[in-house]
Amino acid sequence: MREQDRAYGLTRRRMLGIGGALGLMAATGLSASAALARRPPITGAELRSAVPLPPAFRVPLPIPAVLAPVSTSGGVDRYEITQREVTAEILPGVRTPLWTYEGAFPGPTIESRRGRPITVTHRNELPVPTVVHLHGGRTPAESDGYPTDLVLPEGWPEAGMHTGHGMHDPRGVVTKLTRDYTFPLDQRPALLWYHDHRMDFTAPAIWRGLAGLQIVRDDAEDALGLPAGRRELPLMIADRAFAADGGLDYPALDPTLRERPGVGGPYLAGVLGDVILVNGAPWPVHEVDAARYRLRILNASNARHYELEAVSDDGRPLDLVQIGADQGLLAEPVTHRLLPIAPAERYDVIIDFSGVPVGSRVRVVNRLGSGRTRDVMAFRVARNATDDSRTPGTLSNDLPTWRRSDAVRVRDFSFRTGQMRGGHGWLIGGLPFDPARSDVTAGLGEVEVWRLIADVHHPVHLHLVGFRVLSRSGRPPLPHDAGLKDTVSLRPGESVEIITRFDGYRGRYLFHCHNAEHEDMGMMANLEIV
Ligand SMILES: [Cu+2]
Repeated sequence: MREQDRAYGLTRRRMLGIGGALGLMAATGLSASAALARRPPITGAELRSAVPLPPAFRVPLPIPAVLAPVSTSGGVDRYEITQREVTAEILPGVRTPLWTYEGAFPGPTIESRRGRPITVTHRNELPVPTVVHLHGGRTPAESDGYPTDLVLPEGWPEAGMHTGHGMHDPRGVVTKLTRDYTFPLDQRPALLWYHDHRMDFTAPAIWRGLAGLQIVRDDAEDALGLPAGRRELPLMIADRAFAADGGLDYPALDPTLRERPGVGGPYLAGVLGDVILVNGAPWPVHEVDAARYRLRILNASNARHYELEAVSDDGRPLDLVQIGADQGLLAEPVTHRLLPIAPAERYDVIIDFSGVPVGSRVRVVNRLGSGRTRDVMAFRVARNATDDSRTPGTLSNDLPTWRRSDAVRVRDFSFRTGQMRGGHGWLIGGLPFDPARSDVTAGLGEVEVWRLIADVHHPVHLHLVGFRVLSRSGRPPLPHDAGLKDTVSLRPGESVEIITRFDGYRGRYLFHCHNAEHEDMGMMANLEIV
């Protein structure tokens, strides 16, 4: 019996989404609305690791290295990243092969300034084609990482546009071995992330390690006096599972990721791991001063949602003061005790350890997890310290103020399970992704309202533009919907209205579900800006 089959048996009760809500419907005859009203906390099935796992809060939190440019002349910062396989020690004493950017998982962080363009030359030394997308980037279409804009590795057959389903895209721009991606970064300061976006194989490529952070800053944000330097921590949260040989476990139908895309039965709704990594370390711990810190949180998990809570050793919850969303600073801070975060969402949060006794801990837990997946990481308050940082009451005044009356049209999209190529798929508006089909054509500068409706959890992401959340199931947005977003978490049975303006660049972009398994199994659509 394969390890994941055994895991399936053991985790059946935790399996939700199609295996849960929809399976529940089949088994009990419940109506869809009744099943969905149960609001399963998880969409996906959990793999169980086959190696011993370390205790929580022992491994130190790594901070990804900042990538040095190879050149800064001519007003452009130039970077080079080699995509290559390495073996790393993620779990103590366990050797794990990874696919990486520049040998590291997470990849190196790119630090950039608003309006200062960068060029990143990616070199593909992996065994399969790759595509790089800068998530949250306001990027010209030719550098946005359309899924068929493949970078072929050495020796890959010339019919490289074969995508696994035999789907040929005549508009795909394929390069051999390297590709230069240019990012103007004419956008609000924000935490972005770059990751693989290859047609049909995004989920396993990210799972194997192809993800890194990019931070955009500007003078106005620097002047706010927020915690900075070593008191600003990027936190990339991602779940993974480990096979008996130490490798990352993943239920790919084709483990070489060459031909046949997709995952096996119970994992169709999403692949979850039983190990929570932060910056690539399992349940890490970080020593902090008794002072304010700025946490820049990314959920880089394929399918796992979190509801984060910070709790001191004496059981006291700490405020999570949100100052930013996916696309940068809020207008004013929003205080949370519980912070939901869906795949690909980012939250910029101030946490104040000054009231926590020196020598004690603050644990970050996931209220949606159970057993070991309930823990995320911990902070150990090591020392008293002075703190001249601030959390200003006004953070920004440049957020778009689009109103419904500005919209030239309203579009409706359903995000639902369905049939695709004779098997199970995930569909937008009843259709699986087809690069050749025109789904949305919007004029440059036009404002639109989109109404999105979901069956199970679907974190919906638009390339190129940020948007604001107008409503959830006819009610006002939730507190964590504030600000400018590029990914919105649709909960089971929910409808969400967003408003955006399609500006920046013309060309072919995408919108899609950022449950990475859903994305690979059809849940993408074309967004053409003309
Ligand atoms: Cu989805």
